[in-house]
Amino acid sequence: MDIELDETQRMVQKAARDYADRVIRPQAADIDKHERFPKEILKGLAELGLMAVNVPEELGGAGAGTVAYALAMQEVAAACASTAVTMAVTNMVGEVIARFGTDEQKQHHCPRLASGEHVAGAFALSEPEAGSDPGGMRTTARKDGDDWVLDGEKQWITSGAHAGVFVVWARTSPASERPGTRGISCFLVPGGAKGLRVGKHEDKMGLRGSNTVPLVFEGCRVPASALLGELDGGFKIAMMALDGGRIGISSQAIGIARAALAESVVYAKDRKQFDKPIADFQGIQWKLANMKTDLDAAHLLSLRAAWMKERGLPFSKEASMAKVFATEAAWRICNQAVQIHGGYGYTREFAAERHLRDVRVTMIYEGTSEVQRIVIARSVLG
Ligand code: COS
Repeated sequence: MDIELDETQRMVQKAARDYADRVIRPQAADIDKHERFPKEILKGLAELGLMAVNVPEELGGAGAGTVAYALAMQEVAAACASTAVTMAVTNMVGEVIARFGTDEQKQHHCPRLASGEHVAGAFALSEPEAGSDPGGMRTTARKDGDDWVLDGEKQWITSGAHAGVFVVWARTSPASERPGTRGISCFLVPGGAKGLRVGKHEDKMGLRGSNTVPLVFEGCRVPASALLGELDGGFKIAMMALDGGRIGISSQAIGIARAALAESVVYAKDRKQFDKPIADFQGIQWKLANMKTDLDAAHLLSLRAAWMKERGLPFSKEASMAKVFATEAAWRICNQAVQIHGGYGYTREFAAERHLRDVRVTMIYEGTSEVQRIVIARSVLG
């Protein structure tokens, strides 16, 4: 793996960092406090090409690759994790349509996702009773003339109240005929479609500026052209999209942890106890040393997965390793950041508590730590 960044990667990283420093970070506490969905910020990200970093240029994307995407994600997440997850899911949706869509689907949705005309994209796989096991989904799509009619419920849908397009998975063959993961297909449903009801926004522990809702499909009719990929071939599309998504989430966790570490260093140098800065105590130094080591190890695992994906190499195991390690390391780092900040770390006066709340879900969504270990163990065992 070449860890030297090329010019495009450096440019994307710098554009994301400048925008994060100038526009996003100053608003992050307010976004969290008021559960404010950051529409204007997302528009700015779209203008910089950051809502479709790895979507080809001819479809309106930046065409900058997966490594550039991972770096941009870190920068945005280091400023505001709520904004970052919205960006992550939109990038994943753009990529999945660019990869599996018909010309018509690609031409219609990718430029809109990239430009911000679609404020966001949404990924509707999970259901109230099908999370780690999406093969257990109950949402159905039945053929009616040339149309498909969707019925069922989805859960934990990021940006569901704002999305211009939903990628939705539904059972197209009864489980009795094609059990488990086999009879599932994937559809593109436009935001505001008749028969699609957006439920009440979840009151979450963290990522309070991101929108998370359940969806109800009640006789939601879409044309035959809404099918994405092959009939009954949807499960693999979900798995492949999530493989890429997991690089995004590991990058998000790294960004959050990087901010927590940087703030801990500033605090440790400033805060005096026993007549000297707490940074002079070995107890604090060892914490900082462990945090930095965890952070760099996570970064390298994540870049490796991104690098392999960019080269078209198989990368499922590497993406899972990056996600499980980076998210758990980030949790440790954010937890120690609160500890270093002491009582102040438990208040809203410092960002440390927000980082800890925000980072927690990275060990859950886009595949729990337990699911990542299943993927890794299967690969190790052969
Ligand atoms: N890429 C391509 N195809 C894949 C794949 C991948 N990463 N992973 C699995 N598949 C294929 C398999 O090859 C298999 O194909 P065949 O039917 O042709 O044999 C099919 O998909 C079913 O795979 P498998 O039997 O491994 O599925 P399982 O039901 O055992 O599920 C896990 C495996 C647990 C890894 C999967 O369900 C998973 O990732 N769950 C977590 C889902 C998730 O992340 N949810 C969060 C949603 S977003 S918040």
